[in-house]
Amino acid sequence: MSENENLGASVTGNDANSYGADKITVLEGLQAVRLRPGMYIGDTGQRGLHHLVYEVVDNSIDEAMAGYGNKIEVVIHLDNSISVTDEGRGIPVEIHAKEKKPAVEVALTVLHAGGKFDNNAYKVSGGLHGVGVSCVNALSEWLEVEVRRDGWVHHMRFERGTTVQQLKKIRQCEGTGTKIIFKPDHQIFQELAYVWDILANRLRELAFLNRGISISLSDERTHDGSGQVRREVFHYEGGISEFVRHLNANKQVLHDNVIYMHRQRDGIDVELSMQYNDGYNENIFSYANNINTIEGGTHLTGFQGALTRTINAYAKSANLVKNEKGMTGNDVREGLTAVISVKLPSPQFEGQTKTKLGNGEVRGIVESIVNDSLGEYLEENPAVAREVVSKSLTAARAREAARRARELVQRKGALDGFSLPGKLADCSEREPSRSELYIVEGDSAGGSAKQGRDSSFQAILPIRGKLLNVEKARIDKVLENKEIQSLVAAIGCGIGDEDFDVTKARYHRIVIMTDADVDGSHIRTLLLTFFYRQMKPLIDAGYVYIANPPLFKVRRRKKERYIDTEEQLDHYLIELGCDEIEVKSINGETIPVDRLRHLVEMFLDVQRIGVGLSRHGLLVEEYFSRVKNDNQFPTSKINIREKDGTITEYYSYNDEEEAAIVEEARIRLTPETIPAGEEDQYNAVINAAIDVIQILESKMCADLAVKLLDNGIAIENVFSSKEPYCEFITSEKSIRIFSLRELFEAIKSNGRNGLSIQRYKGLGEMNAEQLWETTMDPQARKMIKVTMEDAVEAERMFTLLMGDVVEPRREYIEMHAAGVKDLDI
Ligand code: 0RA
Repeated sequence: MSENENLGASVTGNDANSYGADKITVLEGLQAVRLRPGMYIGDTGQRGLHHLVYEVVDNSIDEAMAGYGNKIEVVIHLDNSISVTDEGRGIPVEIHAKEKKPAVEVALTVLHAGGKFDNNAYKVSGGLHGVGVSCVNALSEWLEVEVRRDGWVHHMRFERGTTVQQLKKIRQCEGTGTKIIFKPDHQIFQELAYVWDILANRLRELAFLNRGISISLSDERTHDGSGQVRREVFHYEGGISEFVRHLNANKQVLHDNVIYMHRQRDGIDVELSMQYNDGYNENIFSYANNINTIEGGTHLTGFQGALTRTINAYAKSANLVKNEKGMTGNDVREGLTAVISVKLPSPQFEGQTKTKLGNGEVRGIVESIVNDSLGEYLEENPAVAREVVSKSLTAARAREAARRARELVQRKGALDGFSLPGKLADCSEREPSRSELYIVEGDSAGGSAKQGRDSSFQAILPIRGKLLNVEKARIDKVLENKEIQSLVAAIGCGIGDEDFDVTKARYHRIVIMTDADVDGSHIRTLLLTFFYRQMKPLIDAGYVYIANPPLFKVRRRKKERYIDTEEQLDHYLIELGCDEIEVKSINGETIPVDRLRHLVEMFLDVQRIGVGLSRHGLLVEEYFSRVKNDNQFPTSKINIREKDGTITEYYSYNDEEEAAIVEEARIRLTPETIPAGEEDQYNAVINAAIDVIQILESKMCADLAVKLLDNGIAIENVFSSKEPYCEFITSEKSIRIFSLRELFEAIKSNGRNGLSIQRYKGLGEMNAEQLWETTMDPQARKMIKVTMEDAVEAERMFTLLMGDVVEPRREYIEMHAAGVKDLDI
């Protein structure tokens, strides 16, 4: 029995039939989600935060896969709220027989209600996701839903899972669909900042896996020079075959056509695309009901078994093998890029991260489908078949050679931890969990690092020049390389698939420390490629880090400071700008520095809101002037194209007002007589003339207004005022300040005064002490942990950066010269 049922039962007692008691059950259900969010969405960090979006999008995908609507729009709003809009049938709004409430309210407030009025067999629900939109509701500060159905937009609002606005028709409309907007609750999540790449990668993946669906992602927080928001549309008519092409995009492929098969058996839908490239790695991505089964499972083993069997059988029947031993699974998968996607009614997910498909029956079904279809394909495409067999045979021979090479190197003892490399400056600590290894580029930075480190627990390994690119070398060449030998020996776990033992790691923090320039980022990528290809368990264990040296050193007179980002620089300018000045309020009292800084930082919030408003075509100044009762801001703007073509603008402060304005306009725009049978056409014209812009920033503005008022600033005085607000006094001058904006500008310009800003280009520009202070001291440093959040993107990125095709790589590196962030690992 699940926890919420327990709670519900204990609260409702025998009175389960009355509406009140029922309601308590419902609330307690969602309360359980708030109490133990981890149980429902995995964690409350970045992963869980993004999970909320997937949860909502999954529902829209299910709807699209059932044949209703093929366009889904996801928007990241300025305040990190998210909206997901689809063109499906709309969540039903009629009264739910058992719960005696609108079905949409049930879907959003009753745990696991999702499946109750839906019998779509392939629904993702029940798997990794599929905890239901009610969980998203429970974990959101607020959530609003708009259902377009039966000619009306129906609206509801919830706060932390509780209904605060009952279902209501707010305006007429055409078509059907669902829009869900939610703001993750800061009481639940450690951080609220959505990451473009994480969402984009998942949405792209969903678009590949569900051919024909068009999914767009927009980010209202970022915009280009011309004020356009960042936006990308994912839409692939080629489905998983296009996915395979995308993964192989920067590789030399062995056959142009992607091998594709799609069959159903016993209610299980199996889809497979594959294509070989001339590389040495295997890249097989498996999915069950759109979930990336990272740990594999029965569909993957079924595929692998059938692949080995079919290729060996074909090679034999076509007389392509002479007296060789058979090819192993590893041999036939060398250079293979494949996507296998199965859809089944009740998937069982197992394993540590619940990403391993457990359904036993799937193995045999996939195996027999692949046996049949791949066998047929090879018979019908002998040219492709010959390429595939020849690749596998070469792999088999090379594997044999590599085994001999490894034995040779091992016999010399160059890879084990007993003979540590000469260049390693080890630490005295012997307990791995307390030991750190810094891999430093170049001897000079290595020197600073050796001097600057705390040798009790920090080891330094300088590496010289460019590391061997393991993406383009076979294992025997990799093992001969001296720099790689010292890395392997220092870390102590061995190398490769078969011999690697992560429990032998001599350090639980392995830190890549390179310059913040193009060379540095190249070396970092080479090192990451090496860890990814040859020591992946180290990354999985969370042992690999990237050092994060500061970007700027800022100095004014004797004040010196390291700064990591541009945004931090802004804050610092304010801090400096508050120094050595006096600000007196109009009654002559000095405003304390702390309060002053606080005031001015609020203007940064104003600016951020301004960026968002400008996207709805609104000026923040104008919008602020619409405030009522100190902190009520318009929740929507309505532009109406009148009969004579002029535009009338209205602001409304709540749904009722909005509905009234729209209704009034409707009446005004409707002609006295409409020819019979043309009502629909007229309605469409009228609807198009009424443009309602929802202003999500209103909530943020209200919060900000309260904050400002607490500090004695009325929202009207943010930009201008007739009365002076304070006096700004420096040793040279005294000026009267009329608004918060003026205060902000005066302080920032004072902050710039006499400031020198140094941008660090390399580690070599820092001395030992500075390196310790900024980058190595555990008390002060900020390191980035390398994770494999998204294997698909990481894989593509590594190939892009390290593979054979030169042009896209050069472009990529030029575009992102400074960006480790862009590696997305
Ligand atoms: C239950 C039944 C029906 C549609 C949906 C749920 C539905 C849910 C979501 C969530 C996001 N978008 C959605 N779109 C649809 C079918 C109702 C009918 O038969 O008309």
